Amino acid sequence: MHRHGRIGSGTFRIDNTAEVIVKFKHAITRSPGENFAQGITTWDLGSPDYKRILEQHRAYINTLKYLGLQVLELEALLDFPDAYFLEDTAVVLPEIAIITNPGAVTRKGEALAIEPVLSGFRQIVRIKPPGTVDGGDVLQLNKHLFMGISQRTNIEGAEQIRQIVSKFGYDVAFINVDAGLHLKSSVNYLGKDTLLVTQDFAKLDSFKPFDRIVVDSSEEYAANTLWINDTLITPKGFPNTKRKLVDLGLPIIDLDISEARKMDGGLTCMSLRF
Ligand code: CIR
Repeated sequence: MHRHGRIGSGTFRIDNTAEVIVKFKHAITRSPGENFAQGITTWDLGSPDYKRILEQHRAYINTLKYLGLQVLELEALLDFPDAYFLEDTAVVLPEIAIITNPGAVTRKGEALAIEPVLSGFRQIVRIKPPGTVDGGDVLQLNKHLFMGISQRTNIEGAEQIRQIVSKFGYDVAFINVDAGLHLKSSVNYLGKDTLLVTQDFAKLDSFKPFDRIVVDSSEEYAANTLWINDTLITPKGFPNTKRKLVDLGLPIIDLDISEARKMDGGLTCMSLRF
């Protein structure tokens, strides 16, 4: 199946995206530190519990391993209480790893810490100030990137990403993130040319070429569902979303990630996958 659509100023074509996407082989995770509750959050969902997040993080790692990924587990970085949200520190593509410049001042050092790890897997390039990028704003579908312009990712950073990846034949569309922390707080790829998306983002022209599963307004958090090689990992406690996902015919695993949610994080945030 071929689909054609317009994104931003350019046209693109998706050729059976789910089938051409390279399967993930690796994941990198970082353990939450005992001071993880000192990270940034906009939620008020009660006090985060260290023992529980360690259990939930372990279940997350075990799930990635169960799905066949080789998981490199890094130690907590106590100077950076948000550092287990590793997704924000880099954009790892088959051709290159882009070390981000995270938008939050307290998170900048996390990117420096991931660079030596990723240099074992990929050639490295860095986002340079004044550009800022959080990996949570980068949604990859094969050779296409959606870049969220958010509180954390600015136009300069997104333009740097565009320049870097255009050499490898990617096209890039910018999406204003008017709600939620990052783009992937509201839209994620599920395989089969399908996006899981909140009601507001579902209306954007950029996403209209895709099949869209729209989460209920009471379940927006579940839009952060993670596609791993044709299995969906979805946060526990969002029954309407789970029911909608079943129609895709993919295996679904639900995980309790209540403690990461208290810190504004979700399933995609807690690993780098490539
Ligand atoms: C932050 O505010 O930066 C962290 N507490 C949460 C980051 C979540 N990351 C993500 O969605 N990619």
